[in-house]
Amino acid sequence: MCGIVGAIADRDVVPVLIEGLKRLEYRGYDSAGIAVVDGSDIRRVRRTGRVAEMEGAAGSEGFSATLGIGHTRWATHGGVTESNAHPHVSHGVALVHNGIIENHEQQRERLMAMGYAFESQTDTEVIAHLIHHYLQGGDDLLGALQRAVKELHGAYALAVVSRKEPGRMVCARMGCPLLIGLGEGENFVASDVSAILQATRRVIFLEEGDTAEVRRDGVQVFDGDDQPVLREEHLSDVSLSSLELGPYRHFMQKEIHEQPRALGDTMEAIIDAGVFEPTLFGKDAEAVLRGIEGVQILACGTSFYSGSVARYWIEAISGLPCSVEIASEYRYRTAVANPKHLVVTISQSGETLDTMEALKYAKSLGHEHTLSICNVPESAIPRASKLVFYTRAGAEIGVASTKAFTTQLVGLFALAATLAKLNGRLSEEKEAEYIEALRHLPGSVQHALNLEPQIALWSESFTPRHHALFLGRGVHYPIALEGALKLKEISYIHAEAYPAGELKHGPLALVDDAMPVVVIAPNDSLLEKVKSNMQEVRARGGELFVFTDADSNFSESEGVHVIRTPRHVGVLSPIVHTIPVQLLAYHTALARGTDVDKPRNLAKSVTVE
Ligand code: HGA
Repeated sequence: MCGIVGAIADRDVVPVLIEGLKRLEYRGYDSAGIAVVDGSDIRRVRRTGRVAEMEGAAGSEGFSATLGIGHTRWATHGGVTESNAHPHVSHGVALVHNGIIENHEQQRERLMAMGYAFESQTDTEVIAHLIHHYLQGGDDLLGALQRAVKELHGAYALAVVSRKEPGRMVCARMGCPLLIGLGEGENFVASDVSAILQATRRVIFLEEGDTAEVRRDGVQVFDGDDQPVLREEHLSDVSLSSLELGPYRHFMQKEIHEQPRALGDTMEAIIDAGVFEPTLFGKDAEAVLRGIEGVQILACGTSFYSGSVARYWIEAISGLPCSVEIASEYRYRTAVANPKHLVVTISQSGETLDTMEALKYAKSLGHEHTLSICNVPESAIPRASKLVFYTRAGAEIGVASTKAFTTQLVGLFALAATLAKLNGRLSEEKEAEYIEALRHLPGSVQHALNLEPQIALWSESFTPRHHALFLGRGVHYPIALEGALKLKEISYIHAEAYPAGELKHGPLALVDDAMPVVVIAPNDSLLEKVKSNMQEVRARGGELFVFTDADSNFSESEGVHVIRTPRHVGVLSPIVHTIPVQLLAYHTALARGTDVDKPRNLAKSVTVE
């Protein structure tokens, strides 16, 4: 969340900052701003709304400079106003911040007592004044930053410039991602590599507690004790084309359609090996996975739903007990740890703060065996985990997760099969059957994508509605949950999901002819049960929209609309049945005219609590 970009060069960096902010806009889009060091002055422009509005203002005010910082905001403290937008400035010191300063109230009181006047309601502004306070005491910009951050509780990624030090910017990281981009005679900082790919692929990831100074001709990183430290340089393999829309209208649409490729890439190592090997999860994974007696999954949002599917797979296939819990709940409860359980965290960005904190908490309880399922190499959660499975979905820009979810499911299915194999519960025939099922998956997903025109027609029935109900059973219940989440987050239609068997215990009271009921009804052992649940809806006048398989014995009738996905694909059916609910949400949002890729109040990569 919140995007940070900074640049120091021999050329005008304003276009670099603006382009970087546009790439980062998916991380937050309440307001945007830049500050540049111009001669011995700081010039700043901020606007609520989109980067394009701020860009227009910067253009008409003739902004140009060789050193500057920029920010796109997702407000946590203080409303969406221009005075709360970043950069914040204190007497010639300008900074941008991602994160939350938990002790901002105490710091604010202290700084006000020193005579500082506050212009915003943000937690961020205290940092600018604190740095200025230490500059007054004789520190240089880096020293002042290093002192200031030691007084902060909470999470931050910071980039700071001062009108008195036109030759460098300084930055700091704790709890929120920040990296340095290395160019030729120019250097950059960014919260996310996409912001600087236009200029360089060479990056250094800052670690927790690091600070750094970034000059035109070099970079020096310091650890949490302010000692100079070398951090490895990486070459980013994120492609610029993965950040472009191409022929699509929205990133969400593009990412839905990329799923056959994303799934194929994610399972490549499995298909190549033709077997489920522990090394899929890291070279020392066998030693860890062999002694495991159970699995605890921790995740948020869509990742929580992929974990919920995995629970069915892990228990059914490997015979190990598995629980799945929302990370932000787990981290604050007194949990009972079983050190023989594997803790699996799932996060697309690898930076989700609640998930990271849940992992830290699990470790503090004595959990040593940790595995992360993640889409971003070198991000914080995999680095804090013993084992990792990287999904190869490519950059996911749409705020509503799609290809990250289905590729996570591939990793989790591989985990279930691998644990089963290590426990002697996977016969060679079964293993071959699962590998074959994976091999066919991208094709089946492509077939489901081909249903788009029919689903787009259905969306017309959803567009005027205020509520919708999603039903599923067994391993498809989490797909109903995911379908309801997709619909609510991008179309703003209130949607809830229930296990179909639970209907009569309460939610049936909501059903009338104004409540569309979406049913995930694949041709599996629960189909007859689901059909009975559908009768309960029909009997109350509810209109049914049923996704079933081509080979299920099912027909349309009055008030019962049916779309058939391909023939039932067996154990991987939840992945195929995800596609229609994604498309339904997308087309409904499109018809309602919402901002599909940037739904209100949300942002990607949730790096705040
Ligand atoms: N707390 C700061 C920054 C918010 C943020 O990092 N969001 O992702 C603010 O509210 O401006």
